[in-house]
Amino acid sequence: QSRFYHPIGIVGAPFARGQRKDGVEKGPDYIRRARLVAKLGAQGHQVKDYGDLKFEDVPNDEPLGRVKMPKTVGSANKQLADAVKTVKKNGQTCVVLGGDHSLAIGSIYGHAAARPDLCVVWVDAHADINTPLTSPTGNFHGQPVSYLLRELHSKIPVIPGFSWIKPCLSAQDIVYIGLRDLDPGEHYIIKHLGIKAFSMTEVDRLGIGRVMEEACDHLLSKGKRPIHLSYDIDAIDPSVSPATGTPVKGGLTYRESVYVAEEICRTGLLSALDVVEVNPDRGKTEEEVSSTVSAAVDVVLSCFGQLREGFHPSNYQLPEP
Ligand code: B3U
Ligand code: MN
Ligand code: MN
Repeated sequence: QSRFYHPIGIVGAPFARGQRKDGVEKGPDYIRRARLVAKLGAQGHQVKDYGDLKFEDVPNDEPLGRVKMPKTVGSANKQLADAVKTVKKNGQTCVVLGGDHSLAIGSIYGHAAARPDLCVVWVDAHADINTPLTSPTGNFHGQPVSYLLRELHSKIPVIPGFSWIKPCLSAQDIVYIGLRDLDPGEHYIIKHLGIKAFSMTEVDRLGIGRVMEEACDHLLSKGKRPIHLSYDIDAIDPSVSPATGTPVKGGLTYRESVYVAEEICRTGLLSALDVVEVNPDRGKTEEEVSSTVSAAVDVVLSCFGQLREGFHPSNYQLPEP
């Protein structure tokens, strides 16, 4: 049994309406077919797979200004929030397989309903903190953080399907890692609210070792608390994970991406994990798809104790000749 034993609950969230590219709803299927559940089991974890949530388009879902399908996004996230809350009430570390990153609204909201003291590590090329009014695209996957932050509450208009969402996070409860593509409104919000952000420039300047040390210090200096890791696969360089909706060059190396997960694991505080934006239809070749899916699987396995240095059980006996 691994040093970092967790009961784990897996929730598939095949949702794609938070952005415009088909295929991201296939993420859970591809990640499962890469034998994620069996591999976590082999690491000594007790895993319950809750299966996939069934999402439906809400009829008469008129756009609100630039934001597309608000009722459908609101309703899917409500479903996910309830599912994540159930997993947490069952005492399991929750793993949400997306789907697009708008799902973080429900995932974090549901997690916070069970663990109000949680903090968030957001690994992404993008900050996903546009308000509906700063969003240049209207896509919800570029906005989830704005609905969760208390400090932005007054900047969020009334949106059909979103009335159940109340902010559950403060600006000092979240850190970003891997940023390299921000809109002006997002940059303003991060600077204005003093949100801790390690862009790729900080990764270059400090190295990923110091980035993780400072990120964990920032969130945990006042004491241990549950960590919600929201991992957008586009944080990783497109040479490793090209099969995603909005790849941005200059991302985390494979090694850095795994190191982030290893360090979160090492805190012993991982309480929920989202792995989002794996879009098998965006891979140009089979190899691009499998490389992306395998990076996603390795991130999850590293979050749950897989170590590059290797491992042996405590009762290991060296064979005698
Ligand atoms: N910031 C842009 C682009 C974007 C955000 N997240 C992704 N792309 N994946 C937006 O749409 O808000
Ligand atoms: Mn994202
Ligand atoms: Mn992203």
